[in-house]
Parts: sequence; C-alpha cells; structure tokens
Amino acid sequence: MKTPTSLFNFVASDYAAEFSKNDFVVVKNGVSEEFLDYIDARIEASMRAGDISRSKRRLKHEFLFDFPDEERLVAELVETVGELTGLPADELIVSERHLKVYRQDAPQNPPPHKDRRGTQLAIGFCVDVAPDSRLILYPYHQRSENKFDSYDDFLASLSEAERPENALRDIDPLVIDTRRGDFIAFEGSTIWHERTNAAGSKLLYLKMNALGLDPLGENLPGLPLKTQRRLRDLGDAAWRAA
Ligand SMILES: O=C(O)CCC(=O)C(=O)O
Ligand SMILES: [Fe+2]
Repeated sequence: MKTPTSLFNFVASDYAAEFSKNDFVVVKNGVSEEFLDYIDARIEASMRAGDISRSKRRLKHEFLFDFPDEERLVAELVETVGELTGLPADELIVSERHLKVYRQDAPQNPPPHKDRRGTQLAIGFCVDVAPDSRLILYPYHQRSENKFDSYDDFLASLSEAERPENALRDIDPLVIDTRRGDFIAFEGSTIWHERTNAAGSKLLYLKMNALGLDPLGENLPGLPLKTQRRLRDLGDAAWRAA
C-alpha cells in the first residue's frame, strides 16, 4: 500500500474564519488523491476483517483505520486541524479513527445524534457517497455538550423535551451535499448531526480533541506532539548525561 505524500489539498488558514464563525466547515475536494487511494485500499482490506461498531443504532459497519505510520503525516494532520479550528495542535489527540461503511438497509432518515465527549471535533473524509445522501447539521441550535463516553448514555440523560425529535422539531437543519474527496470538520460532541439516505456510503472519520480524552484507546502513538517533544527532550538530556 503506497504511503501518501500528503493528506490535504487546502491551506487551513483559508478556512479558519469560516470554522470560527460556524463551528463547522466543508472543504470541497480538500482531501488529496493519494490519501483517497490509501483509504480505498484500507477499506478494501478491512471489509475482510471484523466490524468494530459499538453503536446500538446499527446504521453502519465500522473498521479501525490504520493511519499511515509516518511522523510527517501525523504532524500534517494536527497542524492542519489546529490551524483550521484554533485548537492547540500540540495537544490534539485522535480519540477515534474509523472507516464507516453504511449498511444497505441503513434507515433513510435516522434521528440526529451527538458524538461522545472525546469528539470535540469530527473530521470526515468522503470516499464514496450515495447519490441522494446528505449530511444534516444543526450548528446553531441546542448546542449542549454530550458529556458522556457514549451517545446512548447522553440520550438517556435528556428530558423528553430535550430529545432530538422534540428539541429540533421546528428547526431546519443545514443539508450538505458531500462528495468523494470532500473534507468535513465540525464540533461533533455539541452539534446534532446525521447522514440521510446513507446506504452504501463510505467515509473515514477521525474524531479528535485537545482534552486528553482517549476512551477507546485509539490515539496515534506520536500524539500529543507536546508529550512527544518532552520525551525527546528527556531522551536528549539522558543522552548528554551519559
Ligand atoms: O456520515 C457522516 O458524515 C456522519 C457520521 C457520523 O456522524 C458518525 O460516525 O458519528
Ligand atoms: Fe456522529
């Protein structure tokens, strides 16, 4: 499997003002061709391995994504996401890295959800999106944080009036057409969101935070960069003392 030379096709600072204003951004064709090819190959290999989905909603198959083992790509990821979102790049960690393949029988209009607390940011890479499928976002309403490690626990904590089917009843969501190569970033633990008509769609999502949360133990070995740097400095000191 060929390691990509870069992940992204865009300059993060060009989109930072938009993210700061809306708490989400979609960059058309923001994912590099080489990274898309890499994700394609990983999906192909993963479909033969086991599904790791923990969700009770049974919308999609999920597979752990093997992020390329290259320091420069890990650095490109956190530096781009940091610059885009204003979160400190050297504190970012990856709390989930899942390939998502929506089931053929996925419901067409599932109710929206919020991601677990470790998903301060949901970062999506669109690989193959069914023609009628849309990303639904509610960035401007009902922004309380899911403080739990699962959506089910969060949902159980809500009053009847706070449940999405009631709280969002009179609010029109943003309906976003995302296609292969598009890059998505949004604040996943506070924005109600979902994908409609998703059957057969394939995406990679990296869930990230600067809160030190790694509930599934999926963080990349090189993160956070701050710790990595400290370890390197300690190593140098030990080396000089020897
Ligand atoms: O399919 C999408 O773009 C959204 C996926 C999502 O919300 C999730 O996996 O938590
Ligand atoms: Fe989500």
